Amino acid sequence: MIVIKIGCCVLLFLLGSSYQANAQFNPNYASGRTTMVHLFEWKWNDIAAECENFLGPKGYAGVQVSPVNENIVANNRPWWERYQPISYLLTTRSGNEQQFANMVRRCNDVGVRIYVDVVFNHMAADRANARGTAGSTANPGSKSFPAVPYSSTDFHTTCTINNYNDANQVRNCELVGLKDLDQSKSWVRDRILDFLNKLINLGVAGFRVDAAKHVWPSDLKTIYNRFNNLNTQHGFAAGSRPFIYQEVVDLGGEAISKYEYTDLGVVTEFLHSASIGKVFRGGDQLRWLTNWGTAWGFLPSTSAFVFVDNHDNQRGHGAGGSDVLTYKNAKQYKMANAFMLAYPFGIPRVMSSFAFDNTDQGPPTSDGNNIASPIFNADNSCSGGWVCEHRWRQIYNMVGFRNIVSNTNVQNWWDNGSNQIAFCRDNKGFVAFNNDNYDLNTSLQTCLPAGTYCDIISGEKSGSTCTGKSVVVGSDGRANISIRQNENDGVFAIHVGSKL
Ligand SMILES: *[C@@H]1O[C@H](CO)[C@@H](O)[C@H](O)[C@H]1NC(C)=O
Ligand SMILES: *[C@@H]1O[C@H](CO)[C@@H](O)[C@H](O)[C@H]1NC(C)=O
Ligand SMILES: CC(=O)N[C@H]1CO[C@H](CO)[C@@H](O)[C@@H]1O
Repeated sequence: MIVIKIGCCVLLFLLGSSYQANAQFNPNYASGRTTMVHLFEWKWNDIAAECENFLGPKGYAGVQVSPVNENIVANNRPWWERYQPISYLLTTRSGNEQQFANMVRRCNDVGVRIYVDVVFNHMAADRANARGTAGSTANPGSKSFPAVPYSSTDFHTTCTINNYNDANQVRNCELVGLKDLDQSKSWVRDRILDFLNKLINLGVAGFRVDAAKHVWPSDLKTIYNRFNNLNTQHGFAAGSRPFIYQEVVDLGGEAISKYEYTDLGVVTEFLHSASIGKVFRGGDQLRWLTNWGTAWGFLPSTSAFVFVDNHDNQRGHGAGGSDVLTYKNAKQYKMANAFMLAYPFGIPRVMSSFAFDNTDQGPPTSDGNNIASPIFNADNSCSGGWVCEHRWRQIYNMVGFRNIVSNTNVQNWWDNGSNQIAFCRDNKGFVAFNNDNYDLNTSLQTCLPAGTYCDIISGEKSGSTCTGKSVVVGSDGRANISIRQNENDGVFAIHVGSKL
């Protein structure tokens, strides 16, 4: 009797835990959506409006928001101050708790999910008279953060990370002086879980786990397993688990491997960022992209969180170095994003930046402290210091392309033996790229039904006309595709939704 009972309960426990682990890989996107955008340093009220006015209508699936909890106020307000927590009060330069809750509600109402960049590897680094964005004070030098509260016993002993071949050092010592929390302590876990479960209850769909590489996977597992289910009052199915994507920088050659984290959730694939940048900068030929994926050393597609650049490596922090493409190389950047979005690999994130000249520079402000709102131009682009890559037609129309071709395969790969490539996504979409210094002008198989299609890169369909290039697809599916070397964009894309 007792033996049978134990057998039954062990079995149930195993089923339960494997269900949870699988669920953490699901972004919980609204049906038909595929791609999130990182609105780096945007204010909550502006994100709420952007969900309603632009992201929802254009088919974006979600927004990664900057850290939501109180951070240190640093001189000249650099962007990185938000990665120096001082408490878990939900007040930052992006807004307060009520504004955050309102944003999550409004975005969920239009089918756009919210993902929070959460920082719980560490607290703020040492500084005199530390003060936070919610008015809290702290003494990081003595590891005293009374607004949580944390005291010195909640942290690892002080040491510095200077050897990335030593996993103990990477996980137990201080990353650039940031006071390193000990997540094996129940007090610390409970404070982190109070914070993250509060966000889940407010309706967020998941988390980017900052600096996950610097936290022991076993501690992360314990924390993740205690997450609440997503809030059904925000449209999530009962039993939905928070999506987890973990920042693990692994370009190879270090003690800590990205594969140590793939059982826990999705993992940032920095090799994708470095490799796609190298290809479209001309360091590798486009024809090699035919086996884009694990053959390039990437994680399996369902584990790989992919991006062209992120808020760190676009300014030389983190991994990828000079290979990383940013808005500053607009033509190649748009081509790299178009390829990421056209090719069925990974879970993609579009970056949306503010313009910067130096690597510490924070977001645009009205007065040196308060973040300024973006200004929107008639052509959808932004000004006022905001780049808004997500509002570039070449990028948002490719998000639409990815939505339309989801669950199809790559067919009819063509290349010219160097830097001109094209492929179909079954019978739903066709895309071509020209990164050679001569024209592409040839007949290609588009796999699409006969008709006239609008190129969604040079323009789009507007009523019964194309605002940019158009192409006639013959009854055999072939079309004469042209991308001249001196065009503004090196991409041509059509899909079943861009047919006249
Ligand atoms: C493309 O090639 C055809 C001949 O095959 C030519 O008639 C046409 O002018 C070319 N177009 C461009 C844009 O070079
Ligand atoms: C492609 O161009 C060739 C040569 O100009 C032409 O004969 C053919 O009809 C064109 N195909 C389509 C589908 O327009
Ligand atoms: C093999 C192949 O298709 N090569 C092509 C490379 O690109 C030029 C210009 O588009 C074509 O003329 C070649 O036929």
